[in-house]
Amino acid sequence: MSALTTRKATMMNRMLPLLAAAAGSLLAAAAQAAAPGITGTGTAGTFNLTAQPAYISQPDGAAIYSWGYGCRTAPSTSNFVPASLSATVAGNLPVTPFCSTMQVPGPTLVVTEGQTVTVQLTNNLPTSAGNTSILFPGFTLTSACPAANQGLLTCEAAPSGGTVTYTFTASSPGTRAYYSGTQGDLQVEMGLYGAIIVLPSGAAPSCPTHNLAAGLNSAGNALMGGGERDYRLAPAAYHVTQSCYDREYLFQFSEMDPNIHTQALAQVTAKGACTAGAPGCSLNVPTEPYHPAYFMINGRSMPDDMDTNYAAQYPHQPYNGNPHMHPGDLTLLRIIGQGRWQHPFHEHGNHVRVLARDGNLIVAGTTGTAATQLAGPLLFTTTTTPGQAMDGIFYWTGKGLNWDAYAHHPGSSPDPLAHLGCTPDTNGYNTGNATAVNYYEWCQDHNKPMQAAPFGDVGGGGPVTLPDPNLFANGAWYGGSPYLGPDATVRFAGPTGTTPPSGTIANPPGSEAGFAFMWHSHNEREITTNNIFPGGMLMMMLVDSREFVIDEAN
Ligand SMILES: [Cu+2]
Repeated sequence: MSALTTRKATMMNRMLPLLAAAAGSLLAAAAQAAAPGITGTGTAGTFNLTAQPAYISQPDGAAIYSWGYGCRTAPSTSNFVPASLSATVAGNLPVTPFCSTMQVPGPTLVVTEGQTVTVQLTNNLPTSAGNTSILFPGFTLTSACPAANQGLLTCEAAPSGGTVTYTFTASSPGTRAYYSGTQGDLQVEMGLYGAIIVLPSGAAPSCPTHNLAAGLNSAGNALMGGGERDYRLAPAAYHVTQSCYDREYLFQFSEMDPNIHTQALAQVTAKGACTAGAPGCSLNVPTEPYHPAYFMINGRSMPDDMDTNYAAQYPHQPYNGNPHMHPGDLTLLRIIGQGRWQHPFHEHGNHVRVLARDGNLIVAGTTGTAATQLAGPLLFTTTTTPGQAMDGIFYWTGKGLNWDAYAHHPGSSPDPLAHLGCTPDTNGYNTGNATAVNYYEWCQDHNKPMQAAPFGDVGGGGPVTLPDPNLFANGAWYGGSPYLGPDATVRFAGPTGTTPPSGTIANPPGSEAGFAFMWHSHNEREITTNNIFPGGMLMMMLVDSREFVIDEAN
């Protein structure tokens, strides 16, 4: 939680029931996330994109006229995993890629380091919108540009179906933005932006055994309910072991001033089918003063961002924002600022260790061990900067809660999980058995009941601090218990003989019963939708017990 004002805490307290009410059944939907995208066709990694208009939707019911990149031809891959990954991993991903002819953000381009990438862009924007283009910051174009297509910043596609081709080598791994290099104040605002993810080539560094494919995902693991699918694009984000991860999510932040979109639509409509280049066949849409009313993550505002990837109700906003993880999972966050403003995004539950910015791994030095020592900051808010991308690692373990989140108690009879024990590693976590339900438990809190001394003092074992409603939201995903897991009620047996409630109406203990954390912009105005609270840049992160199988399939 932040060190912000009491006012904020009060605001959040008010917000929680609102949040649950606003989201309703949406919150109870199954978890879907990961970082879906498309791969190019052929060894050249060709992407055939178009830029064109469509309407995107907002939770206040508004349909906003926008421009976006999309697929001119359907992607040929049957899932969003590159063919370079093993068939075993790829076979775990039955996700059929959906790529509209227009989407916001544009399709996430997934390529491999060293690959030659060819992007063909066709301009299907209204003729009066003029040229358009794509910038690929961080990469050096090798493609030639006809003199007639040269724009201020890059090669531009003429209106009425003009096409340009960009070729570059995906020179280094990481997450980067792409966006229009033509009249950016208008075209990026209208939605012409997206992400490119470059996966490291060659052998992956030796990753810890708790990486899903190596350990927890193995068949026959009863605690995992038969295994959990692997939704990573790669085992590691970069070539160093510290970039190994278990899950990944891509979040693109942007804001939108609907007045600009309304004005663009009015002028496009008034110009009609004018002739490109003819006098008057152009737009003059003021982009200042700038008063954004929508604050979006992956093109959606809360609660829409918590619906599934590719949900049918958002044909032009396919990507969601809804991270789920188990305690101890190393979660790779790929974060891009795609708007005009900075957004102080706060990941509740822990800080984020930044690995890289714009695909540049931040290490202590260039030679020897320093070349693999992470030197990125540990961030409380991963503040997005327009145009900048960052990769970071987040994890949650429950350290610091001051009670046993797994409800072990030596006095329980029977205590079905007492045999699990907690053997601290050098960092104090229980990491000896990757299949244990309390894998990565913070051992100092092992067996520490919530109610050892309900009326005592802290030194005497109680009372403990109950879950802060600002942290453990009372949403439909919250198990209703301070203990993790669908069977938390069974596990718990405190000295007072009482059993804390477990399960909510929307979420019986037999289903998902995790700890819900709010991930949101720390600019309060940005967690509104058109000035209505809650909304905007807000999502829920779920920590699920390892008994619960997180399935990010669509
Ligand atoms: Cu916060």
